[in-house]
Amino acid sequence: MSGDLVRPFAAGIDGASGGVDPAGVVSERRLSDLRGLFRDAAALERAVGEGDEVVYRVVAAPVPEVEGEVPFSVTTIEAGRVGDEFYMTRGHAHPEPQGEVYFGLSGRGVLLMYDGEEVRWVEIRPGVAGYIPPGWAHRTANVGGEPFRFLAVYPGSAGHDYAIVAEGGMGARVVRSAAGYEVVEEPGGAGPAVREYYRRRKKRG
Ligand code: S6P
Ligand code: ZN
Repeated sequence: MSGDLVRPFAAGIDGASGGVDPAGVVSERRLSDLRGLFRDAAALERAVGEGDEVVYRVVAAPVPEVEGEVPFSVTTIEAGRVGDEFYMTRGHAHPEPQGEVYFGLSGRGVLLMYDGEEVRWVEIRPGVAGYIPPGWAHRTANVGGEPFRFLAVYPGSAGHDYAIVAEGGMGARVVRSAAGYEVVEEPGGAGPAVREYYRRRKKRG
């Protein structure tokens, strides 16, 4: 039982502040919430000791994550790096293989996607929409010098699996380079269990 559906409404999306009005749940992730995700664990611990700053904030509209609804939210990723790696989200897969749309509001970011074998990425700027197909894990990184903000819209039944990314990685990292940034694929690839996880989610029922 998912209860009553939400009544029609309009929400203000503030691309300059990352605000959503009316807002639902607001969540923040600090450096200490991202342990195990950056390559340079020592640099992460130093930064945690130096203030443990907020890396990103998600402001959701008041739409529940249940089947039939279409939740949406604005993510703001601050500018910064841990070692050479840009500030980024934890990253997740949707256990129900559902797609998602990101739309750039301000700043510049990379939307990294991974299906257990292949890595794809697109740059998101204001006015650019990125499409995440069903079965692809996704993570965003701020590759600019100001906050990166985007709107995310996804099916309410999608769910969020963080463990598969924490354990299996994203197949690549977004790091500083002479040109600004580059997406560097990680050698080795995922193990058979991770590949099987994604294979199952890309089959159409
Ligand atoms: C939800 C969507 C975004 C992320 C947000 C934070 O499906 O992909 O709203 O939740 O960008 O990332 P993460 O990986 O911490 O959920
Ligand atoms: Zn998602």
